[in-house]
Amino acid sequence: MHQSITALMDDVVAKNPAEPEFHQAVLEVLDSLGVVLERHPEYASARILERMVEPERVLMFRVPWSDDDGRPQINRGFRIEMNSAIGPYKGGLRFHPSVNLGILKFLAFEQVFKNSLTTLPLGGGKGGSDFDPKGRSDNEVMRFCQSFMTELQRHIGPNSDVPAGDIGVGGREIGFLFGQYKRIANEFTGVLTGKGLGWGGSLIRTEATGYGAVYFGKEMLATRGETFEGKTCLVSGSGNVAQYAVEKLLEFGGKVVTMSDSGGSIHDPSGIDAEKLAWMMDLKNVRRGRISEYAEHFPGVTYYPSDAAVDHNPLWAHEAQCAFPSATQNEVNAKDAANLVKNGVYVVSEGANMPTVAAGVELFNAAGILYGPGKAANAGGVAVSGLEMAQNSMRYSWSREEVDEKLQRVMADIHTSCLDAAERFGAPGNYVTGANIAGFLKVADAMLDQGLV
Ligand code: NDP
Ligand code: 2IT
Repeated sequence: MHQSITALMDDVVAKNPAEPEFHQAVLEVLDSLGVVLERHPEYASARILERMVEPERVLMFRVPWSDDDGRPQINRGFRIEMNSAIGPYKGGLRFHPSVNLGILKFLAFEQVFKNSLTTLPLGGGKGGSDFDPKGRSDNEVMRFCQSFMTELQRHIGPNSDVPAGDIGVGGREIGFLFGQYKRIANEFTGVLTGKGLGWGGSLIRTEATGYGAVYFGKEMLATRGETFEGKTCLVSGSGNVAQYAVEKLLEFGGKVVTMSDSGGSIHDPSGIDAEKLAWMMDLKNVRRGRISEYAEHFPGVTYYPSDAAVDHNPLWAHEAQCAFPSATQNEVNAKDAANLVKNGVYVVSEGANMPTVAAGVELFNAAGILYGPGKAANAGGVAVSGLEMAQNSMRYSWSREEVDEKLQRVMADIHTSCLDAAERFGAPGNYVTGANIAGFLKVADAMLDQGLV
C-alpha cells in the first residue's frame, strides 16, 4: 500500500475507535487508490483523502416516543452528512437495533462513491436509528417516525440533504416521515425519496435496487457472452432488495432457489416461481411474517434456522452459478465465499451494502469470478431516487418504461466506467478497484475545484 495511505489508515483507526465496519469500508477504498495518488500528486497535496474520511457533519439526537402502553421509549437518531462535493447529501435511513455510529459512517462513506458512480449530482449521507420496527404496531411506528422527523427536519431539505429508505424503512415509514416534515416545514417538497406514487414518488423506485443489481449482473455476464437464462441463483434477504432481485431474475429466465431473513434461510430446489414470490411478498410486506413460514407452506422446501455456532451460512453452500447477497453487511464470510466458488458460483452481484468480508472479496477476485461490489451493483436504488428528485423538481412524472430505461442505462454506464477505470489503472476486470477509482475521481476533482472547504 502507498506509504501515505498506510499512515492515513492508521489515523482513521486511531481516531474512530470501535467502528470496525467504518474501518473496513475505508480500507477497501484506500487499497484501490495508491496508484491514483502516484499518478495524481495533486490529490495528495490537497489532502483529498484525509478530507473524505472525515464526515462534513455528524448529527446525533434523542428520539423520545410513547409506546402503545403509554410507556416512554428512548432511541438514538443519527444523520451522517458525509460529502456534498457533487450534490446534496443523499442516502437512506436505517431502522434496526444494530444501528450505531460506526455502521452509519461506513454506509455514508460507501454512499459517496456509489452516488458518484450513478452519473447523477448526488452527494453522500446516511442516517437512521437503533429503533426496531419489528413487533411494533403501525401507531407505534408512526409516533417514532414523527419524533425522529421532529428533530431531523431542521437539518434536511430538498437542496441540502434528501434521505430515503434502507433496512427497516420502507413505504410505510417514508409516509409517516414525510407527513411530519410537511406539517412542520409547511412545504410540499422532494425532501425524501421513496415516496408513494400518488404524492411525489417515482415509478420503479421500489423495484430499483433489486432490478439494478440484476441489470449489473446481466452486464457482467454479457462480457462473457452469457445471460441468466437457465442459471441457478442464490438470493439472501427477503426485504425490498431481495424481492425485486428475484422478480427480475425470473423475468430473465433464472431459477432462484434461496431467500432468507435474520431467523434463517429457505432452500426451494424446485425454484421460487412468480406465484410463490407473490405469496412471499404478501407474507413479508402485508402480514409481516417470517421466511420459515414459506417452508411450512410449500412442499419440498428446507428451512435452515440461523445458528451463530455454525461457521458458515448454508444459504451460500448450495450449488449455483449466481449469487445476490441482499440482506446486510458481512453476511458472506470467508468460508461462505469459498463455498460459493467451490459450488460453481461465478457471478456475484451485491444488492446489500458491503455484504462480503474483506477476505471474501479477495477470494472472489483471486478466483477471477465476475464480482460486482455493492457500491456499483446496488446503485440502482439511489439512481432512481435521483430520478425521483428530478421529477419532483420538474413537477412532472415519467412513465414506468421511461424510468426503467434510464435505470438500465445507468447500470450499464456504471458497469462501463468500472471496467474502464480498472483497465486504465492497471487492474483489468477488477470491479472493486474500478468502482472505487471511478467513484473517487469525480468527487476528488469537484473538491479540488471548490477549494479547501
Ligand atoms: P429490508 O428491511 O426491506 O430487508 C432487509 C432484509 O435483510 C430482511 O430480510 C432482513 O431480515 C434481512 N436482515 C437485516 N438485517 C439482518 C441481519 N443482521 N442478519 C440477517 N438478516 C438481516 O431492507 P432492504 O432490502 O432495503 O436492504 C437490504 C440491503 O440492501 C441492506 O444492506 C441495504 O443497505 C441495502 N440497500 C438497500 C437499498 C434500498 O433502496 N432499499 C439500496 C441499496 C442498498 P429480518 O426481516 O429478519 O430483519
Ligand atoms: O444504500 C442505498 O443506496 C440506499 N439505501 C438508497 C439511498 C437512496 O437515497 O435512495
